[in-house]
Amino acid sequence: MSKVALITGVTGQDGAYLSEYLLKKGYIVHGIKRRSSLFNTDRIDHIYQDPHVENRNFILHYGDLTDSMNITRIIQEVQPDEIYNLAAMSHVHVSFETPEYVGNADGLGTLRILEAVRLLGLTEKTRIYQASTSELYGLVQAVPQSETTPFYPRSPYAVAKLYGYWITVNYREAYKMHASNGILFNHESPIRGETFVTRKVTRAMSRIALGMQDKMFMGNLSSQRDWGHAKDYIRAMYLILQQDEPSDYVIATGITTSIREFIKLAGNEAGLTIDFRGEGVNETGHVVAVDETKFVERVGEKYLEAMKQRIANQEQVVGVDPKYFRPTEVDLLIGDPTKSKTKLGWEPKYDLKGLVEDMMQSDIKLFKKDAYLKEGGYQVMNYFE
Ligand code: NDP
Ligand code: GDR
Repeated sequence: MSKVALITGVTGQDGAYLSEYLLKKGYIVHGIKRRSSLFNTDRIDHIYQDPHVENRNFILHYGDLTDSMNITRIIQEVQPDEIYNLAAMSHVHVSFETPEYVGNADGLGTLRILEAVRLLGLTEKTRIYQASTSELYGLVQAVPQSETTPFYPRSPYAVAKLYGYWITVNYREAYKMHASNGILFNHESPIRGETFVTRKVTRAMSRIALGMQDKMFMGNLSSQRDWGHAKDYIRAMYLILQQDEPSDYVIATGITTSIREFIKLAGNEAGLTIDFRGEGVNETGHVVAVDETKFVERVGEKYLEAMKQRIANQEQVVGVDPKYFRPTEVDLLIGDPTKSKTKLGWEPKYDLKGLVEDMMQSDIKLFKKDAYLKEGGYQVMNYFE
């Protein structure tokens, strides 16, 4: 008998990778997606199955974490062995704009799932994974951050996720449910949302290399993050639910890097050396050199002369715009993954270089398509702020 998984947030970065992973393991995967006025299934279109096909093993349901009855009905219909609660309004900066909604979806949404499982009498059958986050650590109390480091959330998103974390622990203790938190540090990929910092950088850097964009505007260049690859992190989610006992685990690489350094690494993947000058809001980034062989191989010969010209003109490619600053910032995250490595046997396959390489290769390819369209006389939307 195949195991049945229910994934909330199936259309997101992690939902897409996890669906693919569980399908390969022979699971029947159900996903909850939101109704939107445009298609929002880009990340899962390659595994989509026509509803007219018999014996489907990938099934989508319309739903929303703010709708208790909807969530309860889906769980009743699906009778899942495992629930992965990945749905959330996951953008920290945006959470300052929509704090009540985030409390409802990210915080109470978790309760709705746990309570539905309890009311439906599924506490012994259904195991629950809660997508907790390194944002819980917020204002630095100690580094590296482990399962025992105190929390100090610094955004409406993190406060909502703190509720999600503790209500998961509470249901585990009160009702003996197999409910666990994965405290995942930042994880990225070629399908990362476009407004998170890594993807914003790899997209912009690709477009700059292809001569399609002059410059990118960034927020706090000094904050530091422990970045891993989403493909590695979804394996940890699966492992957490395969343990005999529920528990909470930090998933991280143990290495931290600043935004400034990430920009340099992204430039390097296109053969560009980026140098930063000035400080604070006046800090600027410039391409100061090009590795011609690498640039030609990764970006293309026809874009080289224009890039050399930009270097000669000392043109600015990175600027700071305070509108990207957050009212309260999380300055430094470094995770201690000792527990997940020893208890789950989890090991990441990607390092930061491999991650940046994967993202840059993908974005250069994506924007080359736009460059060709533009050269062919078609209008290409400039969907950058
Ligand atoms: P994404 O933002 O890529 O995906 C979020 C998913 O949640 C999307 O499918 C989105 O739907 C869905 N969603 C949003 N609001 C609702 C709602 N009210 N009801 C139902 N679905 C909703 O996030 P990631 O894949 O990166 O992250 C997955 C989870 O892990 C999130 O909970 C996030 O907070 C958490 N997390 C992420 C980390 C990371 O570095 N990526 C680190 C730690 C935790 P739609 O596509 O329609 O917008
Ligand atoms: P984060 O990710 O807030 O850590 O949350 P994000 O990539 O948005 O920001 C990381 C750091 O980069 C700084 N920064 C910028 N951020 C964005 N988005 N855009 C910019 O232009 C910019 N310039 C600098 C930020 O200030 C911040 O310090 C992510 C999300 O996936 C959460 O859902 C998840 O819980 C945590 O990671 C772990």
